[in-house]
Amino acid sequence: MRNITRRLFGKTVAASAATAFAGVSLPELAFGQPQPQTSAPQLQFTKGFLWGCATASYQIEGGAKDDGRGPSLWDNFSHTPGKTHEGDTGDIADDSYHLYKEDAKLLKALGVGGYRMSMSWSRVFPTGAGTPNPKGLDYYSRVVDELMANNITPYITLFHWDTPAGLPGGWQSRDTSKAFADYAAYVTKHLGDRVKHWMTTNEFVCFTDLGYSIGQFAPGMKLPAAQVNQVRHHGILAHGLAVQAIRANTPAGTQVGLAENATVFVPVVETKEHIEATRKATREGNAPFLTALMEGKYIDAYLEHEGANAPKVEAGDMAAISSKLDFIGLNVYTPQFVRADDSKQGYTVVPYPTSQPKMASPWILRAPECIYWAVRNVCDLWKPQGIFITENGCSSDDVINSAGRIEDIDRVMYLRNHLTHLHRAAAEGYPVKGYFLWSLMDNFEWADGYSKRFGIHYVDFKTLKRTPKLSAQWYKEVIANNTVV
Ligand code: GBH
Repeated sequence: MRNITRRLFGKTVAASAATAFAGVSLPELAFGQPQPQTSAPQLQFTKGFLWGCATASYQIEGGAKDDGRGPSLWDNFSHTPGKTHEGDTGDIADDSYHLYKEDAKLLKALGVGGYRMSMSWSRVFPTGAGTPNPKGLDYYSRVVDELMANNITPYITLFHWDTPAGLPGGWQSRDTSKAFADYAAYVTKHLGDRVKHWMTTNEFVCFTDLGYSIGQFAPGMKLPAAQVNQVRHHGILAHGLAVQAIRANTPAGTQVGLAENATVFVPVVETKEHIEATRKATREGNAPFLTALMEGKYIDAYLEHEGANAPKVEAGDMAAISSKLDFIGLNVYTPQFVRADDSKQGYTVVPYPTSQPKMASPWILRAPECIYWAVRNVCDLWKPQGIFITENGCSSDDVINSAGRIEDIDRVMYLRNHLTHLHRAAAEGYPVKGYFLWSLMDNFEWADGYSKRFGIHYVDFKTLKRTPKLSAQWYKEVIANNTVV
């Protein structure tokens, strides 16, 4: 299957189009006339393909101090003046802590088969380690039951950036990686009877580099390179130790993976040389994270680049870090473009033209081929057993019109285009098992606070009322027909 080439794929599409229009003279295609029937929808996904939505604890839950939850680095960061848009915090967010049953109804109405959610570590261990808080775990147990009662399969991420503030040194400390494994063991032991799909961490770069190097995210630090590399190492070590902890505490058949926003490289032209350069860029551009997980080592290009600043690795670390996974989850939003060249590196990352079309968040390009290349690059390099798109979506300038509707046609365009390119990957035989749309509803968009909306349900942050947008109506059709509509 893998060998179905781009050319063949193109031919198939062309052939189907020709069939569709065979024998139909042009005037018959005028508006208002019956359209020719094609035998099968062109962009059908295979039976059993999982459609879902994604969210994360700190972005939706609120209830920041309820039932013994301890503070996270994001509570502290968002409460620090100047760190988030207009000082927005996740104190209330979507109040899903109290409204989770309503949210399960939204999911049910869409017809999704799965829901990707995350857990707040400091609800379960208020200081990150030590004595657990039963009420925290109990909340997630209730959410899981509610989902399952609605025939929705929970996919749980153990950590989506809300590091307990009580852990000394945060990710600068190796002890945090160990504490994470203990938390993973505890949670999966107690929920593993019902939850069969676990993700360890979400997007390494966002809680390592963005928190400790750029300072744009919690805890807002700007450390020198050697320390940042150590933070990165603790991040991937936490993942590896958690995989082992989950395996040791759950029944056979439990699926373990992670959700990673590996940088997506797209060839400037689909020719052999640029495709090969793209693969090299993928391996090197993700060296501290996914490449290390997949290859069980820091590759030479990374070590040479970092020199004396390279991370300090202890015996056994790389074996844990490269623990076998059942799937890789990819969060896909935007690409980088690669051109093969004669340099020592063999490629250049081409800067975006200023005219490159973008969505409401300036970092999200309108470049849907990135979802195809996200899957293809990772699969060609490392042959994982399964791929889930664990996030894909965009922000839009959503407004409620006089008819009470949110006509987010730009989001529908973005999503439809992405699914079309995801279908190409699936049609070529890459093992794409499912897709989680980011996000079920508008929520706390980190440093952007509530200024950027990513949901397919509109949330009025004053009343907390959820209203389906056009994109929710569209997604429901996609799911019902198992095809791109
Ligand atoms: C994902 O992160 C997250 O997993 C999710 O929680 C989040 O809500 C979603 O995407 C949408 O953002 O402003 O130009 O400096 C995506 C990773 C990291 C990408 C921060 C944008 C800021 C770019 N994001 N980055 S910029």
